[in-house]
Amino acid sequence: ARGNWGPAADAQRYRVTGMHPTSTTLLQYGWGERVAALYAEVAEAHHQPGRVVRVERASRLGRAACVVRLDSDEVTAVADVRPAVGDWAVVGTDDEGTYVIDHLLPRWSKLARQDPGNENGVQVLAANLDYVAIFAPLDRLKVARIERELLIAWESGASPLVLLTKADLVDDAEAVAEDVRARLVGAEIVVTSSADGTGVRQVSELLQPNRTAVLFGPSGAGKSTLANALLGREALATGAVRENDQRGRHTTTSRHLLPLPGGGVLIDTPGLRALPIWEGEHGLAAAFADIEELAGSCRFRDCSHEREPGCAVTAAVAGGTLDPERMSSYRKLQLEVEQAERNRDVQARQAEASRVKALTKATRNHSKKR
Ligand SMILES: Nc1nc2c(ncn2[C@@H]2O[C@H](COP(=O)(O)OP(=O)(O)OP(=O)(O)O)[C@@H](O)[C@H]2O)c(=O)[nH]1
Ligand SMILES: [Zn+2]
Repeated sequence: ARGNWGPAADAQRYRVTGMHPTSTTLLQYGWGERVAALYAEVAEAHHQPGRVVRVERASRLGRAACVVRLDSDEVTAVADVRPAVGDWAVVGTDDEGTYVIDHLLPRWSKLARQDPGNENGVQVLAANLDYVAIFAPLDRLKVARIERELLIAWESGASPLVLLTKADLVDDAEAVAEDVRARLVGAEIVVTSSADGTGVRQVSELLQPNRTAVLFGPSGAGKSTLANALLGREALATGAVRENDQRGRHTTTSRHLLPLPGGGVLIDTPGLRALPIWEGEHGLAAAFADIEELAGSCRFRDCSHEREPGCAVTAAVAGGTLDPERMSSYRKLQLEVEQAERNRDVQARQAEASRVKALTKATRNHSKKR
């Protein structure tokens, strides 16, 4: 049941809007009705849509440079905005024929962290995700780590997809998965093995026809190996593209956004092995919906679930219906989220202070000149 998301419907949409060439390359990069509608709102006749497959460091001019997949070609483009891998871009050209990103379409989800290069900024690492694929190797299972990653995934605006990898390395993969399912209430969990192919087809079907998943999880969890299994052997070479650098030399660089042969897109960017929590109130509530629901029955609204009378959460732990380890994960993450909130407040105040300082300075210079 592909409904209005199928290639035929999209091809028709291109014709109807007249804003897009008739090729269907971008469909493989996740183009669909949702993107087409957002694009139609801002694009003009001289524009074309594209998806950011890689981001470079800012150039000397201070403009961000990135590699964008257009329908016809993969090109380097500059932008005054700060694009992230996965962004949908409205692309034009300047007088010299350089590709320029004039707008980024609104992001429906994003993974972000505090910008390591600018303490007053936020850096978006991947945008427009449908799934955050959380990789957890069964031979080194750490459920508390998955709980933390679930929080981050929900907070991004995408849906989490927990992949319990390397099933071939343990005897009782399905039994372990059942225990994990019982603890991670409501999370979508798939058991995989790239060694014997378990779950690969299931993951591939979840991504069809045009969903985007970002690979998230610790080093060695099997992300690249599963990505290769999904890409198929013939597609392995697509991980690297050749392109001209500024001196006209061919360099081989890696793309971070990979279309899958069966439909759907993977994003694999460095910096996504682990993330500090930057913002997490919604993510915490979604990842621990069971505990949040219990908390609704605590006698005190601001119950800290420690020693208060009438606490439904501690009662559930005592009664054996809530795993004490899950409870302790929740507490730890709650503290982390509160700390992140304080950090954001401090950052906001600092940003405001430097804005006021710059303004005052500008005003003073202005009055001196008069
Ligand atoms: N037995 C078994 N080994 C696997 C499986 N998937 C991956 N491996 C092995 O685990 C190791 C790490 O796999 P990678 O795919 O490189 O892990 P990664 O998550 O991409 O790691 P980083 O790139 O460092 O983040 C490699 O030696 C793989 O061969 C699996 O399903 N079964
Ligand atoms: Zn309580």
